[in-house]
Amino acid sequence: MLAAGAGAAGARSASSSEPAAAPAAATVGSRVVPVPAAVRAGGGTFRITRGTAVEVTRGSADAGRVAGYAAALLRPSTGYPLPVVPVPAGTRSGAAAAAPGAIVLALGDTDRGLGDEGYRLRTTPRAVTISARTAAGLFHGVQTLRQLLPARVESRTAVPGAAWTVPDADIRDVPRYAYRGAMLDVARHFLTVAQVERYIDELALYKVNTLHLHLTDDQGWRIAIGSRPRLALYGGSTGVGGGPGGSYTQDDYRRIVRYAASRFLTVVPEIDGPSHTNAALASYPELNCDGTAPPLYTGTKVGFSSLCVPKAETYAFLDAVIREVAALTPGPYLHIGGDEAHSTSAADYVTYMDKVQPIVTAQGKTVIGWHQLDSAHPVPGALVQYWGTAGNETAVVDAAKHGTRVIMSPANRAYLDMQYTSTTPLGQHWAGYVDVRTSYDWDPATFIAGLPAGAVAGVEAPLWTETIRTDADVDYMAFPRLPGIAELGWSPAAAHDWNAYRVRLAAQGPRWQELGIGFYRSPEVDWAAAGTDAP
Ligand code: NGO
Repeated sequence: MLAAGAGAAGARSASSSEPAAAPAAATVGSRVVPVPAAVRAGGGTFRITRGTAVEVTRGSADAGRVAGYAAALLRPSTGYPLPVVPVPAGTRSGAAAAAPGAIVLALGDTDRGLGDEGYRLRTTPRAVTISARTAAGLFHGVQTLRQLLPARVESRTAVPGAAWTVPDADIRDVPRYAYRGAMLDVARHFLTVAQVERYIDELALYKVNTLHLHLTDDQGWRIAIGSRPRLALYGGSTGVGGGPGGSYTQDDYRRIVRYAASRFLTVVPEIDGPSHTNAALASYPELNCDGTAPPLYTGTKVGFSSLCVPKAETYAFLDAVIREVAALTPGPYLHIGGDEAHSTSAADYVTYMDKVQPIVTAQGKTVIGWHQLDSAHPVPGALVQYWGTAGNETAVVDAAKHGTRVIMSPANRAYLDMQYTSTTPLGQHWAGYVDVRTSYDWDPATFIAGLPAGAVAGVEAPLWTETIRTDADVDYMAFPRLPGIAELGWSPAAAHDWNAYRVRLAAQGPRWQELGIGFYRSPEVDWAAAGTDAP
């Protein structure tokens, strides 16, 4: 069938923005992250012009929104009107297009193998056609189209005289894993709705489909709970270093969820416990075994706090919180934390996990916990998030043999808060220094020795924010590592190739410049080859 897109990274000359007559696979393979599952020659190159319309299958509001999104993305830089034109289902691709051609977003692809998120992208001189079985598939196809266009397409102002050419290609692309996540720790330093939305847009470009929000920790409680108002009002009133903190109203949280959904991301809220709970313990004295509230905490130690496991109040509290958070969350998951319970006895830890999981499932949600949950009794269907470094944790393997699947976030690979090198001005290095190759060059399926095949649900790149406050901080730590984790989640294992990846990654540099993403110019990547010179 189609040739694997992997390894097809044809070298591009440094200055030309237009590929020479390179084979389709090589052209696409030198540009797109995550690398598509399969690429072959299409029917010729396509060019967006003043007459281009965005045609979309009539009758699907979701597909219509993707078309609106695509047009809005392409209008500022091209300066073209790009009207959205609904067309009847089954219209032959591009046939109804007004001359000289169209961007066609077609639902109803008959290829069942495309599943919930896959898409096909084909070019001819008359049209570029993205087809899929779902709006999510169309949306992912639009991200590929974006990356096939010159980087200047990301400009928010018109770029006169640019040639908006889509290289010849026929791409069939499906994800390797259904769960492709990124986590923001909004507890250590609060991040505003606008900051979270900005990150969501960055994630969408790399086909990430899950945003895990670490909403509670020792230093701050970041979501308003109607029945426990002091959690946000008092528990959210500071953060690491003693700043003013902050929290989301329930409407703020709904806004984030809606914005994420508009980019086809599912939000996973985390209510961490029994440790990482000082902000809650400080807000409500009855959650402490001695009935005394500790002061708010603004340092960065971990593992010192614990909800009082024997007390009934603890579970009334969890029930109230989880009930409200679940009701606000349309996605299937609720994360219960469970990491670093160093101040909770092993027996109490198991008791806590035994009690909190049914509270989550009673709300119709699937439990996710950090992988320490495997030392308790994960309920059927629960997922654990692996954040170890060694890959030799037998409890994770044993639980997986009994059906507990794993989200892979090994800290020495996937943690975006690890310093790149000893001189990186932000971040930590408890799991080591993690430069771009280390971050990319591993296999989620084999990292944990002995894990049964099929046990891995996907990958996630967590960004902890002990040292991170601003958009610039977020961007510097996430880029260029985030796209690598996204590729591990999306692209087939057979496509994994550092030498090919670093060429495609370099091609992202000019795009990030246009988008205002200040990234770390790792010396492991030849940025200059893609025209990204140091500023
Ligand atoms: C650990 C810890 C977090 C820290 C993070 C910093 C997990 C799951 N618990 O990861 O509290 O913020 O490291 O890298």
